[in-house]
Amino acid sequence: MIPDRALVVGLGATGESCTRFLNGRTELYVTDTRVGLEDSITNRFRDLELKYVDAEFIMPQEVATKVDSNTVVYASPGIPLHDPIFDVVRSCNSRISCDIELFCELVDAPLIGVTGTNGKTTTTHLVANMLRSKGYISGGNIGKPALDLLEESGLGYVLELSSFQLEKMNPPQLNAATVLNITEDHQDHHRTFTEYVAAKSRIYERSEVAVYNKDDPHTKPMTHVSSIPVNGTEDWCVREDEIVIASEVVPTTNLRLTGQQNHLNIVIAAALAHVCGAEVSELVATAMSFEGLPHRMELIAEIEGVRYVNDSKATNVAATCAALESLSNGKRNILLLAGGDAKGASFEALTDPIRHHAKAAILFGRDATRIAAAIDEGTQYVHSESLEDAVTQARELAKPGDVVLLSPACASFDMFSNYEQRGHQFGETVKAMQS
Ligand code: UMA
Repeated sequence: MIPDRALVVGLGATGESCTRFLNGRTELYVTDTRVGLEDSITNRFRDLELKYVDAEFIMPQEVATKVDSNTVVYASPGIPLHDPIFDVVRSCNSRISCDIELFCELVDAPLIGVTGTNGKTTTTHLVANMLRSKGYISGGNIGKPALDLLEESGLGYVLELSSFQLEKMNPPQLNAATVLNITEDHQDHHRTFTEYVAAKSRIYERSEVAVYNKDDPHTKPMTHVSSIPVNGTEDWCVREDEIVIASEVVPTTNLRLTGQQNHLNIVIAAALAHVCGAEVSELVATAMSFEGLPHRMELIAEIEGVRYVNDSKATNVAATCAALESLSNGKRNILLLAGGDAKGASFEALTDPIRHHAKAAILFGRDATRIAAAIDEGTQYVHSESLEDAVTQARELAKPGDVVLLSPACASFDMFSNYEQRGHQFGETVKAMQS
């Protein structure tokens, strides 16, 4: 519930959403660890200060003088818990929380939680579509901060939850939850893989039903909750050429989403929606009509027999491995465009998929040379100064039947504002070649 005193840390989408909601409702302080250090943040600090007049905007150095044991600190997801600002608030006995926790306390409606390293957003959209006729809406890490959902009065909510959010809250009370998959990611935020897995696992702790992938032990609940093990029962599974949703068999040729991982996401989404009352006919209809989301294995164009696919959302190695496997024709037909900020990850796991499926790799960005080191002698690679040049180089190497795939295995922040901007630039470059 709304505390007597609150501190919001961070001025991004989450920080503004918390400030908007709490402004005028409690004694409110707002700060950002980068104010005074980065011009863009200092300017935003001033803009928001003028907009939310009931809140006191403070420098991070002032935090210790403003918070106490009655203060709840609403931390933005991108700030790691080991940031020194949290040592200060801990020493003042303030409680660290986040917008998701407050949202869950305030709503009186069914809640579904979706987390995992890859496929969260696709799965969250699928679940919300399957439950649309029951008045469900979606938000959270998907891009719409949870507290903003309160303005829309859904009859139920599907929340995409990141490990950054889960680590900062008491385990949420959910009707159904899933951890889709867990592979190495965000090593710059979570100090160890164990810490990352533990943050994600919190989603199950107070959930009524857990839906998990029987084939991936990291996704299994550690607590004794009622569960649906996908691929552990005939009623919910993915087979070679078909998926099974509540015993209904759907051939994969009837699905628009391709790739084994996407088919698993569909079955998991269906199980979550079924727990919350969706009709089987709605599950199957949504599974068959869902076309996927931008920047995720998105076909941009086919030019002279070469397909150009935007998978800019692949910000980690596992996502790129899945993309290579799903677009391969078994004849090394992929020109892979990869690179950016690896967030401390190792590229070792890319070696085999590149060897088996890629004709060549075109590498760009901060960690290009580290990716090159993971490519063995049998595969050609070149470095590129920009994404536009990378597309041109790929076009020169491609033959009819090949796929030019932007699937960077890295975050975009060294060259772009975000993965959307990177995917957009890829799309525009490809479309310019068509005309
Ligand atoms: N900041 C600090 N100190 C730091 C880091 C950041 O003060 O050490 C400040 C920045 O100066 C900035 C603010 O915090 O003012 C940014 O906060 P944020 O990084 O938490 O970003 P938001 O804009 O609040 O967006 C967040 C999520 N971003 C992250 O988790 C990094 C968004 O997920 C989410 O959509 C949004 O909340 C609404 O819930 C994005 C994401 O990349 C899509 N998520 C990661 C992922 O999916 O892999 C986890």
